[in-house]
Amino acid sequence: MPYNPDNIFAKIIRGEIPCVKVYEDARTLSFMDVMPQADGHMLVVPKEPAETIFDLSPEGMAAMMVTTQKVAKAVKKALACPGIMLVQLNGKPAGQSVFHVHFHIVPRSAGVDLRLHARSMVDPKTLEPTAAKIRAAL
Ligand code: DGP
Repeated sequence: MPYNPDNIFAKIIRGEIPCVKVYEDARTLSFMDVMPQADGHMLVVPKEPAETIFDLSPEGMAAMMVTTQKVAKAVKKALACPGIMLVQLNGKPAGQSVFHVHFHIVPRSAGVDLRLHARSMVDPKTLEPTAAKIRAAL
């Protein structure tokens, strides 16, 4: 499928719609997931237009991984969470719902179940206090 430049993450990267941003560099952007499966659920996107890992350049992939590690470390430190789950979905049959490649960073703690994937949108304002803690831990 050809890349659709009107997908929601492309619009966020271009600054056309808002996000609760935590980190940005020349190649990547990281922001809070607005349908969090756990408190502190983050997304990392490469700025390169690519639908899945199969469409992404090796340089884009490397940049996405480096940022994912950096932000995951900050999430772990800021929220003192014992576990961090990384999730990355390629294609609708795998559950991908936004067609710009991305990693999910999901804090996990024993006995805390995940909320359903991409189901309930929260008010972005409620994400800001957690985002501030993660920014401070970068
Ligand atoms: P996936 O199904 O792997 O493509 O995950 C897409 C994620 O993106 C899902 O957890 C919900 C989240 N999401 C969808 N729309 C928006 C949005 O407009 N802003 C933000 N921050 N996250 C979004």
